[in-house]
Amino acid sequence: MSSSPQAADPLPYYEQVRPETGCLPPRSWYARTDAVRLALSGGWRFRLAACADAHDAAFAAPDYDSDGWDTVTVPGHWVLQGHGAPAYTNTPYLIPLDPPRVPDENPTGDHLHAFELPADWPAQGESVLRFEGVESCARVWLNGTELGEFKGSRLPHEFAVGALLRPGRNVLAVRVHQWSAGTYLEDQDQWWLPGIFREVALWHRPDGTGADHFVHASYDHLTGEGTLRVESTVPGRVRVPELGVDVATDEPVTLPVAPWSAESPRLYEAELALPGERIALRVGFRTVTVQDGLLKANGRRILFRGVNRHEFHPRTGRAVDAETMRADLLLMKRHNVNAVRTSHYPPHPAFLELCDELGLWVIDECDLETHGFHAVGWRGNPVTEERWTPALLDRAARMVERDKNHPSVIVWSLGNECGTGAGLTAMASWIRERDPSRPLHYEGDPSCADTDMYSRMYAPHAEVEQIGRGEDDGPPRRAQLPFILCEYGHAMGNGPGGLAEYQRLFEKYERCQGGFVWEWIDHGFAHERHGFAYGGDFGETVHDGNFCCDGLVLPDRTPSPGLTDFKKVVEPVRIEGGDAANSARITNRYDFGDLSHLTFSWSYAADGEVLAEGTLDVPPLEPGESAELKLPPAPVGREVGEETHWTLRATLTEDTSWARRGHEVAWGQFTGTARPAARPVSGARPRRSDPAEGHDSNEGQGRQGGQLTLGPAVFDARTGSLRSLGAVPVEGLQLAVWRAPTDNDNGAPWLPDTELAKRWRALGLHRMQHRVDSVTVSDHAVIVDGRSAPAATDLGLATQLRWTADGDWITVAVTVTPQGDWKLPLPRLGLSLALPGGFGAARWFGGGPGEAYPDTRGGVRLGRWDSTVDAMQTPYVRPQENGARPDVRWAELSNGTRTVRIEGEPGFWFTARRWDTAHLDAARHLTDLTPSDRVYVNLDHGQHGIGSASCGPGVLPEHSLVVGPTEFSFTFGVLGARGGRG
Ligand code: IPT
Repeated sequence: MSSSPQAADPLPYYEQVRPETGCLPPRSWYARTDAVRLALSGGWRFRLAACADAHDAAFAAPDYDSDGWDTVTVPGHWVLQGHGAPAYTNTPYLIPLDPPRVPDENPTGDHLHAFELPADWPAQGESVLRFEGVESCARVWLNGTELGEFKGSRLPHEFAVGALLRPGRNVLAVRVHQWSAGTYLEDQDQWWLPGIFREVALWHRPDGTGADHFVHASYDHLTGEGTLRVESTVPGRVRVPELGVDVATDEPVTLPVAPWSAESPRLYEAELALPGERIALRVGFRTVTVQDGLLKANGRRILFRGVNRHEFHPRTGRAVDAETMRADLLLMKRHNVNAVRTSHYPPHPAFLELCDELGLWVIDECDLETHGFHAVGWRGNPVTEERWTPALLDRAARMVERDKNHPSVIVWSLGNECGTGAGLTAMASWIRERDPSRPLHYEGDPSCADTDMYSRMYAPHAEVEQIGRGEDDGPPRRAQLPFILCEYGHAMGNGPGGLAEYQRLFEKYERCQGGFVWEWIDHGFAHERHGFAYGGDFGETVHDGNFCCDGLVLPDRTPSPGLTDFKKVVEPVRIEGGDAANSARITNRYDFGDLSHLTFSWSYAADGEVLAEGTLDVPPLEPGESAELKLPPAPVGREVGEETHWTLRATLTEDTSWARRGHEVAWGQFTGTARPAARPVSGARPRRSDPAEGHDSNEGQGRQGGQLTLGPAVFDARTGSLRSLGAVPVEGLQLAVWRAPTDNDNGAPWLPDTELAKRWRALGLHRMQHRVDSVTVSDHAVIVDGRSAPAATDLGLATQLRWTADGDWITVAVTVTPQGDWKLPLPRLGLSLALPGGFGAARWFGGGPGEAYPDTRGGVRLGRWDSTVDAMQTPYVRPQENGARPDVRWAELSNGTRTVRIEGEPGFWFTARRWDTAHLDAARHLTDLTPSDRVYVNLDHGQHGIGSASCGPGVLPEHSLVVGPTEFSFTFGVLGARGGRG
């Protein structure tokens, strides 16, 4: 066959690079107006076809019989409503790279919605049908007449429909294709989720309303005055009653105002009165500049304590309701987050309104990513080909026009991970021309030719330091620009580690203006069998597993320990011990405000028990200032030799829009009296009970056959292994080094040298073998010498466990001597043991209440904590090492009748679970974790740090568990129900 009949045909609309036909020019979004609107959300008739051309447009006829069709909820994604399935990839496209063509197999959802036009719908004026977001391409008919089609999934599109509306019943038909030319521009790291996922509504546009308006509200920090000018395509009046402003549109007015900032998001209620419409505005006065190499708002350097936010809900995907948006922002504000990058597309427009109201700096990012072209050396990358430029400009315009009136939006971002190309430059020029008031961001071009800031993702600390010092050898333009990390701290699973060290760099180097943790939320779908599902759980052949579960909050928005750590790391008030005894140093780390809105209180604790508390007068302090304050004289403890701590807290004095009074903003803790040295332990003699002897050699013991008794402990006389403590059976006490690798231990296959867990496994650390060389019974001790080592290597750890007793207490002093040339750090190092399952209640004095690891420990404080073994687990979507509590002086596990108490010297990492490490390691989903009838306890002298190597730098040297000679000890005893020891 030589003829190729299709070749000459134009491509179908969904494969054309042109962004739309039939749409109105983009304009701003606003919520409050006296013009009427009709929401078209709700149940729509729906049918799915496997291919784009499976059926003609007959369904769009107003009298089409859709009786056999199913119903889906709009806004929504059909793949989450029983039709097809979601699919997750990070960078790979799910279609062949053959732009702008797409495969025949192209899931296509026909949507039908019949609605009643309200009887009082105004006859005069125009009406527009507005789509806030459809993925990825839609063709639209109203009452049988085609309106046009569009691409650009997370961008709004409008059609003028006045002439087509009928009184009474109207029928809207929308055909949505999962794949289109637009798909090539939307390769963000997220689930592929087709559908009409944001609202559809009919907006009345009265005669005498404008096509659009643009609010310009700047602030001059030198004069304290704001200038307001509202551009409008039709003249009208601008009124700000609170300021006594009543001016014509386009007429500037300058007057004293309070500025808007993320810290104090001062908004003025205003009104744009046009001949045909009154639009409520909320005006925030602020000026953003790049000056002296710094990004400034209202004349001051700002520091981003930011997160990357994808739109995600564990049941509805990117169809996120208003309550969820608000919940996200409240959680952020309460965790000291002050900035959001809308990775990697403009969010729902209502989200920005909430950012205006609650106070967040926003980098608004365009719906653009072509990352998957990386796989072919960027060949065919749309941003390099002129034919795509109109589509790119269309995307830039739809973002800027929609969002330009939000004070929270302070930076425009061209998109994410597109490499470089003239298309990006064209977007940048257009945006600069249209809105010179906001700087530009794009990370993908190291030359920074089109941007106003130097942005990197996942740069290691050392590189940030170098940039801070101005020692990076970039192009001259770049050296003049402020620096941000648009992504850092990859919060996948347990982690991210190393945030505190980044923060120190941001605080040290002016030019380093903070960053945005990757990312806010785990994209895990609620799933019957798996608990939460990730890539591959829907039968996808191409997928990226749990790389989508990399948020600071779990899919159900439960804060993970990473968020608690981040809150502490970025806290706007630093509270430390002062230079003099009984003093504290308080530093204001806000960008704008003083500390007068905070109440400071102190407490003083001995061995974690609070002895006294009070409030502290702290001067208001300007940003950057600090003061050393005298604390009250240390209250006298009950007993000499206890360790004591001061804890200082800064809480809100009044309710705010995002938290109630009393909400803790910052805290600090420091030592009063250091931990006393360990008590000497000695005295009791080991007692042997040998079957051959026929009776115990010590008084009061019966025949116990092959056992050794020392204080409360009974050992197997031959192996030296611990059998019981008092009446409590104990199993498997031995040296342990393995932890179920975290995502950050696993590292990233594409980053050389990050795959630590792979090397751990190759070395065999997950299957250590143990040997007992001797059990020596001396006068006062049972000494067990042995060796633990992985197979097939001569590396090993020689161990000595030296048991001594003192009354009802037994102490094991552990000595670990490495043998051979260890090149890898250990996952952890300590003892493991198992208790009967009833010992499920936990108390401890140490770090808490939550989990911590060496480089994620900001959020925990020293204290006495009560919990349960079940509650001590962090349910990371993919199970992995979790739940350790640091610096534990003592821990108790109780079954209600008896309490096993463990004291550590030095303090230890305490972990307790209902499954062992091997089971945790093998689990792929939370539902794979089945509780056993044991409580497995890890008492670790050391834990390797967490780092951020699942997509970025690994553990810093200071947090690495390097193998070396080590000594540590634990003391065990069994007490009554209430535990405790005098
Ligand atoms: C970076 C992406 O920008 C982001 O979308 C996300 O995929 C993140 O990684 C990892 O979760 S790109 C990365 C290859 C540096």
